[in-house]
Amino acid sequence: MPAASLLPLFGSAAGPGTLGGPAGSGAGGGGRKAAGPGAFRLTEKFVLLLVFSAFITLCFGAIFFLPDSSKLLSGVFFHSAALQPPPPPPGGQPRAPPQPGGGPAAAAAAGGPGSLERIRADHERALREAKETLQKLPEEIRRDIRQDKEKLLQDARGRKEAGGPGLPQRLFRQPVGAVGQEPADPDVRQRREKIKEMMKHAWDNYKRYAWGLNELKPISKQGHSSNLFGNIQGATIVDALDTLYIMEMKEEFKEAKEWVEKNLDFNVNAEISVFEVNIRFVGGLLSAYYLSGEEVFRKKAVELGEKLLPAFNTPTGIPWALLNIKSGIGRNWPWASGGSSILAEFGTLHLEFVHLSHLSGNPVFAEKVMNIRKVLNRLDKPEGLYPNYLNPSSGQWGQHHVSIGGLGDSFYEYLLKAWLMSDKTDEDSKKMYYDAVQAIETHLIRKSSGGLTYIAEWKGGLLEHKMGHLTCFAGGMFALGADGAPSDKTGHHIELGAEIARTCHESYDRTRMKLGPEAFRFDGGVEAIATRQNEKYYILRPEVIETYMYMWRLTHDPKYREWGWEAVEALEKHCRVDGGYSGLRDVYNNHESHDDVQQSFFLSETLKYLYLLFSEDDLLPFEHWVFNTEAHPLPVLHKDDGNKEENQK
Ligand code: DMJ
Repeated sequence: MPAASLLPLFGSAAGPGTLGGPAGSGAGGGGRKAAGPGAFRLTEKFVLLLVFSAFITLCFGAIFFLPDSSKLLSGVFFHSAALQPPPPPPGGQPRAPPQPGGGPAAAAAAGGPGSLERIRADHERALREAKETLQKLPEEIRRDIRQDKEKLLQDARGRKEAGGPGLPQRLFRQPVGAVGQEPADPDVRQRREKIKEMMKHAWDNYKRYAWGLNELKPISKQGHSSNLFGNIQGATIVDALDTLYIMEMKEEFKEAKEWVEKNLDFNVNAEISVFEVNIRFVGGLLSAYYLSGEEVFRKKAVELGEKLLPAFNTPTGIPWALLNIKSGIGRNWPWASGGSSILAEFGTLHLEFVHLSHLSGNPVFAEKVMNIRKVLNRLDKPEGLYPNYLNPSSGQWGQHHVSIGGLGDSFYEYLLKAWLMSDKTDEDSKKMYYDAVQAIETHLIRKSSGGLTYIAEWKGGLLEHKMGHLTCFAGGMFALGADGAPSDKTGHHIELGAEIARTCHESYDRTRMKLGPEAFRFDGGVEAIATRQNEKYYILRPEVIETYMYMWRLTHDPKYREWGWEAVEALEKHCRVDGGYSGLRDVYNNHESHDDVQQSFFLSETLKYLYLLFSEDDLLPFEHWVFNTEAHPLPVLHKDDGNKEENQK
């Protein structure tokens, strides 16, 4: 019964004189019209009053006590209450801008079509759910809450991955030279095809026996885990992405990308090497993004970069070597000179971190690596040299050991490449690089009596006449840096590169297997030969081939391609096994003793540099790309592309 039709009765019941005027003058019921209020008996009035108050109670009860009445109230009575925007439509399409006063509650208030039905249906559903919940055991209720929470977290993560909050939109433009022409010379073409086939053999076996794990054990045909990555998985996949791309192995690239999308997970409780994770994972993801434009790689690179940031929480900002990426707690290698950080580790973050700032719009990454440079510039250098150890708390050098191989190597490489990657605007890194090379030439570079140029190690002023396989990268570095040297020194730097390339080739040629040892010496009557048993191994390292590739590009002297091909033949003869490629324990031995590890850098570096050695110069040209120390190509930030600011951070 509509409430309005009861009002005259209520008015009449109030008694004479309360409202005044003739009662029952409106529409009403027949016989009652003639009768005045006085015509009701007291009991009738009482019954009517009871009915009316019961009705009022019912109406208010419905409003206040039905489930979710607060929503109803805010919708119906409080039109100005803030409205939640509707959830995003499935598929992550951009949401339409909110309409003023839009949303279901406002529609109900406005009496929009079906609004009352919707409210009723909502209430019924809420009642049903409440009843169901009451029937559940506390255990089940707890489980439901847990599942709801997880779903919310997953949705939030999904939104982030789908380009939700987090990263700015970015228009992808593929840098010049991500793909190149076929080599014109058929012999070169054939050799390049062979190298691609080697990549396929390494990849297929990794896929068959160790898919998703870090590396492959090609003899025992199972996965191999290195503690450098904690329990982050998939090192070979991430390291190989760009090689697959440039070799146009499209199917393999696609399956690698899918693995990254679904499985690459940094939310793990893992203590990792900041350096290794940066050069292989961050570097690999950045290159994969710049080559393919696939957003997932940019997102993962930035996500991982953020995980590495707590490593810089030291008194000087010189990062720890090791970091637990869950707790954010860092520390240094226990063997490293009184708790020092290592030059080649903290000095090999610059290229990747500048690109992380470039791709995320967040300057924090570039700021961290620029601070490293500031700390280094404030320090006195013994004889202009950089010792390998620096204490992150005191900001003082540790033991005075200088090396262009292990512990020091890629620090020098990144000084030169920071300048090149900045489109030659980063004058600070340029100066640091050429000053360092000057000191290296004066104090470390020597010529053997047999005429081989080598780079010795320096220990507190004394030279150790030993050169590591790792040091062989320096041939390529000197040649690459020739262009920026003072004009009277250009030829000299190319020549220096050529001499180091020759020495390193000798270190290969003087072994039985034609692959180089881990370290070779120039003392005790030997030249370019390993004399200690623990220096005779070869673990599929790239540095010698890397130098051949730079020397070929910069001189086009055919001997570099010949030397590269010798290495291919040796790899095929001694390292190739049914299950992939393995390192060797002793390159001077007659028989192979395999170490049973297919290093991820074999796919990212050794095979990539070989492929580039037999490609035309238009594939990843040096004017547009620099290679990080794991051979992951990163584009030069050209100043006329609006990157000026990035280069000057
Ligand atoms: C790679 O991980 C990198 O080249 C690093 O700079 C040094 N060592 C290995 C390859 O030998």
